Amino acid sequence: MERTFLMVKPDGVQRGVIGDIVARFERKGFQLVGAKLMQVSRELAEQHYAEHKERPFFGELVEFITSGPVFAMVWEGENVIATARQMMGKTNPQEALPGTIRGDFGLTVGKNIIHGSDSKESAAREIQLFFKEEELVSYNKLMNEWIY
Ligand code: FUP
Repeated sequence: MERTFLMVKPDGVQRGVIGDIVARFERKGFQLVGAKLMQVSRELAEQHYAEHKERPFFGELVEFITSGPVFAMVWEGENVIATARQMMGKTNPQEALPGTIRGDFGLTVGKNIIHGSDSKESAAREIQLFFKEEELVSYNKLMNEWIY
């Protein structure tokens, strides 16, 4: 089953929308397999954003993602990588449609609430950067007399 890495950025944590964001992916039907509130180190931030190393905003990206706690998650489900990107909306919240996470909560491109992997390769890379194998839990939804 496909997996993706999603992260509520420091602005999303400060705004108090972790719960809303988690709820959207749960309601959609995806399965949470790992999650943690954490402080990103400078080293981890530079690895995570390595593809943007030469871009003029690289320094600001690293500063921002290390500026406060983030909520890192791994979600599982059919086509979860592309679907999560749709649910997030465009990178620039001013272009993101209402109903998407960035469209509903974001204001500027520098502070756009959430990160999501953009391909199978980046998902695999980012999951292993942020999570140890034992922090990810696979399970089947129970169907029995105490869940209905
Ligand atoms: P996304 O995959 O939608 O998160 O977007 P990118 O990988 O293109 O960009 C990563 C982050 O860089 C964005 F979340 C915001 C930041 N960024 C800027 O600050 N300025 C830009 O012009 C483009 C991206």
